[in-house]
Amino acid sequence: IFVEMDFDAVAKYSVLHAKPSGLTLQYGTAGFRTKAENLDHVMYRMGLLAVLRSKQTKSTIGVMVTASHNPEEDNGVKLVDPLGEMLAPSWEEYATCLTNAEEQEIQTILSDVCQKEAVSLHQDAFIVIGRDTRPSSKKLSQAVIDGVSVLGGQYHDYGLVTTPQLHYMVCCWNTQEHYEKATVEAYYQKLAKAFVELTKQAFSPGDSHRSLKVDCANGIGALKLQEMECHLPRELLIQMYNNGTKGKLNHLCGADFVKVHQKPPQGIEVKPNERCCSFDGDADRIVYFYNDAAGHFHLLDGDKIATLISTFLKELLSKVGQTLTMAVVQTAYANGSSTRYLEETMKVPVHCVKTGVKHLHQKAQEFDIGVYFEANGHGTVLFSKAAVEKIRHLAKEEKDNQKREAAKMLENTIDLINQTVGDAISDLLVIEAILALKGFTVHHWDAMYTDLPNRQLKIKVADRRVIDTADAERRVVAPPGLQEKIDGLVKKYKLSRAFVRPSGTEDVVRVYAEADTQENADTLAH
Ligand code: G16
Repeated sequence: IFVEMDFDAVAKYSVLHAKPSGLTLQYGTAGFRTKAENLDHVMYRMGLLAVLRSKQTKSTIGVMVTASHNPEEDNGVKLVDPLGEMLAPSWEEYATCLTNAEEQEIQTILSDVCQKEAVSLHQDAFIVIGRDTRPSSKKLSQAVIDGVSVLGGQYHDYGLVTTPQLHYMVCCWNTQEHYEKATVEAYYQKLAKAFVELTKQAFSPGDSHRSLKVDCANGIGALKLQEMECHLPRELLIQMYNNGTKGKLNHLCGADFVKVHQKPPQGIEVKPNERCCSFDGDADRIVYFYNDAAGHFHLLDGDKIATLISTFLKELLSKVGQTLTMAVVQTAYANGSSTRYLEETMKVPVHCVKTGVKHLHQKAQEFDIGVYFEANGHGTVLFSKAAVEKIRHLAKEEKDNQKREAAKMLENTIDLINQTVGDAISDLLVIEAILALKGFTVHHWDAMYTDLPNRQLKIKVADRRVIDTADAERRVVAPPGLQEKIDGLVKKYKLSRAFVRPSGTEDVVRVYAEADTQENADTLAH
């Protein structure tokens, strides 16, 4: 190992990508996130680590430069594993260790990883890189390339892509199964084809347009949705706002703003009952919203999306006559009404896991069909290999016309979904297809159940790590006494629930409360 790694070059470049002294970072909910000016060394080192992960897995590995929903001044990086999924937890630890190491320790850490993980240095390494539209992203992705190159890794730089597109590309490079060519163009073509097939019964010639206003958070979603648009049928009229030509990324707009503040973004005129949606900064989240005739704002968040999609899938499964297992995975942020509706009305099992798509994804893999969405709009649907095979077989071979047609719709739904991770563009198309097929307005969808009033806050504290949680973050175990205080407050309100947890993407503590009225939810949260 020592002979083959060019430690002189590693050391030389480590100096060029020096770590600010005293800085400690952790691979959090979605990789490293902090102020962009503190990330150059992290990028370089993640380039190094990606090469080792690629050699160890004998696969293409992804590196995405983005801080997603965070402010424009922040940036971040995460590694993408071979099937397009999040980095394995043991490697997250190496990432943290390598990032916080002093320059002279880098060599030892790299050697340790190689030894522990039996990395063969003879193996080739191939890394694909993507970045969002932040002003800092280009330079930071160059630092990743330096790290990759210094260890002799090959790379392909996709440049500006959404996070889910990069995840998808990684999966394309490593499997030929569901995904074809590893190009952004092939991604558009695959999704568009599935959308056209799925909606062909919904759109008839001469139909009026179904229009949708999209708030693109002034981010990469605007560029990529525009590229996608020319592949889509004209019946779906997409109007884009906050496309990045003027405003600041995620500032007073985007999915996180709309969800947390429960109001429309700036930069978009919302007429009564018009269907609107918001992407976040790297287009891996989507939430819908509208104003009713009386001017009241209505949010259709990840919980409503999960409900809509699982209703649609359940109906199709029953038409096909299939009893595939289906479950919905949520986090503590899921509105209590959504959980009750799914379990009691829809009779779909619901599981609660910790925040972070990696946790939801893992749980969803346990079922034939696992629908996972965080309330913030981050989610997708996973179909097991066996389920996909069964559905594809029925779509071809089933003799009963109605059953075969339903199986074909399921097949097109599978092809429309980016199973690697939550994807705002793919989710938008799935939702639009379902609404069109069911003849639903946004109001019909919203009326499936009524959300309990809720409030989210973020609080800046000296050290958020003093808070430790258990039970999928629904209870605090440290500092002592805090949970008892929360319990005492929660008891004062009807239908109430509250929790606190340290964020894994921002230096804040998050507070969530829900109760019978908005006033009570607000008071409880405060
Ligand atoms: C990321 C994660 C999400 C998570 C969110 C907030 O979203 O991918 O799973 O819900 O951060 O996490 P936390 O509450 O720990 O800060 P994004 O869209 O920023 O990548």
